[in-house]
Parts: sequence; C-alpha cells; structure tokens
Amino acid sequence: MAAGSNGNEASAATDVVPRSLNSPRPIALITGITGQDGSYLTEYLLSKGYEVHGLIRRSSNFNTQRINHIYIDPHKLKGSDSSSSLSSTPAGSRNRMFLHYADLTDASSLRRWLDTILPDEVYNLAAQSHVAVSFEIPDYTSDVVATGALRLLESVRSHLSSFPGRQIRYYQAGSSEMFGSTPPPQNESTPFHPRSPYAVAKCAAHWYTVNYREAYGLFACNGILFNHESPRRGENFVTRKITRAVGRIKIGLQSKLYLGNLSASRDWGFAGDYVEAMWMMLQQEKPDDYVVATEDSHTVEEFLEVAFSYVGLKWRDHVVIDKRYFRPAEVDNLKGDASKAKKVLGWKPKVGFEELVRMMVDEDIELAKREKVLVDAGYMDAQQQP
Ligand code: NDP
Ligand code: GDR
Repeated sequence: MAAGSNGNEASAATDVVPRSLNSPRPIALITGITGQDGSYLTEYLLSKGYEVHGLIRRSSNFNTQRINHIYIDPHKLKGSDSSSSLSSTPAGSRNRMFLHYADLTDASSLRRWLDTILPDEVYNLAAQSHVAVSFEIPDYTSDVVATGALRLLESVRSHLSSFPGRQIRYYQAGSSEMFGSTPPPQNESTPFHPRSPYAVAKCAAHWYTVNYREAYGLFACNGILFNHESPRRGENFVTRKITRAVGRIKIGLQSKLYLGNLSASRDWGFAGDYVEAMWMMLQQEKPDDYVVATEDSHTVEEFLEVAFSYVGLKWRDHVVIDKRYFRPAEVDNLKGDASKAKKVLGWKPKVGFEELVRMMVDEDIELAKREKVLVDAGYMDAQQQP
C-alpha cells in the first residue's frame, strides 16, 4: 500500500493473496476503500474478524491517507520474507487488509480480483461522489457511478457462473440524492427524481442492482444512505469545508469561508454508524433495499451556527456567499424515514447532529494547530493546506 507519512510504499501490486476455498475467515472486497466510508467499513469488518481486500485506483499522489493507520507493511514484520507476499508468510497471517490496483472503469481488473480473492461479500463504495463536480464531468461520473456498478455486477455474475457453488453478497452504495426534488420524508417507496448527473447515475446503479437480483438471483442490496459525515469527510463537502474553516479561523490561519446555498436541508449522520448498516444488510436471509438516515434534518445555515458557536465564533463575521458554489439544480430538502432499517436490521444511529458537528470541529481544531506549527516554523504558507 502507498503510505504517505512514513514514506513507505507497500505496492498494492504485491498484495497478492491467493485464497483457499475453505478460508476460516469471511472475506470482503471493497471498492472505494480509500474513501471516507471505505476506511470506516474496513475498520468495522476487521473488528469482526474479516479479511479485507480493497481495490484502489492509480493516483499520481498517495491516496491511502484514510487507511494508512490500518495497514501493516509486510516488510516491517519480524520474520517476514519481504520477497514474498503470500498469505502463508508471517506477514500475511498477521495482516488482514490487502490492497490491489483496479478501477471501476476497467472491467478486466474487477473480474481478475474477484477470481483471485474469492470474496464472500462485495461492497461497491467507489464513486465520483461529488454532486457539484458531476455537472462538470457528467460523462466520467456516469461511467464510474452507473456503468462502473454494472461492470462490477456483471463481473460478480460471470465469476459465480465460473465457480459453481460459490456465493457472493453484494452491497451497492445508493444515495438520498436519488430522491432529489421529491419532498420528505423519503423512504424505500418514495419515487426518485434525481437533480444531477451524479444522482441520475446512482439511480441507474440502483436499478442495475435490482435487475441483477431479479434476473440472476444475486444476493444484492441497495443501501439508500442519507448524508453521513465524519472527521474523514472529503474537504470539499460542505460539512467538512465548514469545520476545517472553523478550525483554521479559530487558530488564526484564515478569516473567510466562501460558500453557496445555505438554505438546503440535509439529514446528516455519522459515517461510522452508517457502515454498520451496510454490513447488516448483507447478513439478512433475503436481499433487499434499505433507507439509512437519522430522520433529523438541518439547513447548512444551522450547521454553520452550531459549528462556529461551539468555539465562540459568529459565522456571519466570516462567511461570504460565492455564486460559484451554487448548483445548476439543487436538492432542497432531504429527511429520511429509516423505519424499515430500524425494524428489519435492528439498526439505529448512535451519534446525533450536534455531537457530529462537535466531533468534526474538535478534530479540525487539532489539525489546524498542527498546521500552525508548520506555518510558524516557515515550513508552510498559511494559505496552503497539507
Ligand atoms: P468518497 O468520495 O470519500 O470515496 C470515494 C471512493 O471511490 C474513493 O476511494 C475513491 O478513490 C474511489 N473511486 C473514485 N473513482 C474511482 C474509480 N474510477 N475506480 C475505483 N475507485 C474509484 O465517498 P464516500 O466514502 O463518502 O462515499 C462512499 C460511497 O457512498 C460513494 O459511492 C458515494 O457516492 C456513496 N454515498 C455517500 C454518502 C455520504 O454522505 N458520504 C451518502 C450516500 C451515498 P480515491 O481515494 O482515489 O479518490
Ligand atoms: P451533497 O453534499 O451534495 O448533499 O452530496 P455537499 O456537502 O456537497 O452539499 C450539501 C449542501 O450544501 C450546499 N452547499 C455547498 N456544498 C459544497 N460542497 N460546497 C459549498 O461551498 C456549499 N455551499 C452550500 C450544497 O448546495 C448542498 O445543498 C453528498 C455526497 O456525499 C454524495 O456523494 C451523497 O450521495 C450525498 O451527500 C447523499
């Protein structure tokens, strides 16, 4: 794996772990393992005793920051033979997370890793997941989000037909964005009315998943997840953009925060809670689709109020509205009805809205303090973010 901070590059290409068909552990394959949800899901599955394989895409920069803390570099394990990466080595037996290069735009790579890893569960989390960016790169977004899901489903189907007797349980990362302009509360029977190329592509992925379930009997589930956030959230989503700014303003590294539409409402939960629901869906007797949400909704302005006031600041002193952050079509109001997930899966969120905001601000204050040390020592410009 590519590890940024300690300078190690444990090449994904060497994480080759041929699996025996009678592995004692359940095996999961995750696309999008380097993303917010991928990192929490990996931690969760490892805690349950799984062997976890992640598909990562090639990047000109290291893209594994969110999972570096989990990775065990086989070269550093005592007694390991660094020339070998097979699971029979001490390194392989102690390390239960493995990374492999693949891409949702490359069907052959998906099929190859399925055939090699022989997973019991496949979680399709990979996506070009930024709604606003999907208006800029609609073709690519559709290729990864919609056709990418189809490529993976088809790879699973053809893999299973080549390995009679094997079973795979498949999770598709669906989104509340699919409901778009349909008014809340939204549940599994609410009609979709997507408002962006991203949301349209997620609708296609949703229906591909339903179709493979109905046509081929695949154990395939759609999780229709409402917004979920954490200190690992990408920095250009509004919640993290706000909490990063709060941290940096509080520590004196910036003074303004440029935002778009403050009146949109979202049902924001904690990502760590939501990955548990993904796993629970795949443990049921029958495959099905589930809405996962807190059932509590707040505007962007309310998020600002809680985040800034938590550290004694007034958001109106710092926020500047910038038209560039408005979208060609907006989703105004999302609030989920997760009663099916609560009843059937026994799932419920543990972290509420204000606790989530405070958790994110706390982490970003600490991050800003570390940045300040670098700025004061002349190693970093205040405008620059590492
Ligand atoms: P992130 O944007 O944090 O992570 C996306 C992941 O997909 C990253 O690992 C990224 O790799 C990977 N990826 C992107 N393009 C490709 C590609 N072409 N091939 C392979 N991998 C690729 O998203 P989240 O973790 O927040 O979300 C996970 C999934 O859930 C996504 O599908 C998202 O659309 C969906 N979702 C998210 C919600 C949320 O509120 N977070 C709500 C509902 C659905 P890299 O690190 O290299 O960029
Ligand atoms: P969303 O999340 O579009 O709901 O998609 P995002 O945080 O990007 O936007 C939420 C709302 O905030 C408004 N907004 C801004 N958004 C961003 N990114 N930047 C700004 O400066 C800004 N100012 C205001 C937006 O207009 C919007 O109304 C997320 C992603 O994780 C998707 O992948 C996922 O499917 C959905 O959540 C559920």
